[in-house]
Amino acid sequence: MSDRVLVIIPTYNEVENLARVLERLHASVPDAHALVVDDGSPDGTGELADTLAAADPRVHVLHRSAKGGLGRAYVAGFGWALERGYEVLVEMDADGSHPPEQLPDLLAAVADADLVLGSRYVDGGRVEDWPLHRLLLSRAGNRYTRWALRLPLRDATGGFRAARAELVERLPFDQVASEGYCFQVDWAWRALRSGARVTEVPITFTEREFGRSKMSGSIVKEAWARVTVWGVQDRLADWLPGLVRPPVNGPAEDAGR
Ligand SMILES: Nc1nc2c(ncn2[C@@H]2O[C@H](COP(=O)(O)OP(=O)(O)O)[C@@H](O)[C@H]2O)c(=O)[nH]1
Ligand SMILES: [Mg+2]
Repeated sequence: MSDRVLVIIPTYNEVENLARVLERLHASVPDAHALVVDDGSPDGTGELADTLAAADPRVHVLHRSAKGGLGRAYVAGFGWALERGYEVLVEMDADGSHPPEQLPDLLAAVADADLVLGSRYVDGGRVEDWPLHRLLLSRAGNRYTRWALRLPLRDATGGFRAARAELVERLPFDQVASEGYCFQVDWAWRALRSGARVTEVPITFTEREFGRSKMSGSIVKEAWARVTVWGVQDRLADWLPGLVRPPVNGPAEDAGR
């Protein structure tokens, strides 16, 4: 692996999971650096991250004062990574749902792509141990997103991704207000419209063993509401000159439309 890789791991109350996921990451991709972005977890995740970082120069920590949502944590992590010249930026959950053992597949694919999505819903992808209501919500959310935004993606809500730094630098993350799953849809959509090469590779997603999900009704509502507004905006923009879609800052704005 020649690219300098930073794996950004957002955490909120992941004290039982963090050490194990970092261990698995480094067993799988020893050269990768990790950035834990902790939002002041009351369970001591931030302190544990500091201890792990003191013992391993590949581990870094960014502390944020309060729970601000996944989207904001990633935007802060992206900024940190770009300032330090990392070439490939990875998104990965702390709870073990995104298997670090499959990160080499994402890294291999990002050699010929700008953004690689770890996908549960392409051939070879799987979901293990998820309660039925979560699986149905995720599948329905992805189908709706695919239809509403005319996205050629099977898993636009997933959060196990690798991107080239040039793409992350180019996209206007300062204008991305989305927080939960919507954040993932938001920037995959912008990436595609900017002309970026986006591919999906199969992953096996496994439900967390320890701790609790931070998924909430408001995160789901945010995603449905924003995707619906963008879908309407997107269709109107085909017909009404002057009506704009969320910006992409790319050379090929609205490529393929
Ligand atoms: N920094 C930060 N991390 C978060 C926040 N919300 C969730 N996370 C992390 O994002 C990842 C995914 O969250 P999780 O609760 O597992 O969502 P689920 O997999 O959809 O049930 C985990 O690593 C969480 O600790 C947040 O507000 N701030
Ligand atoms: Mg999870």
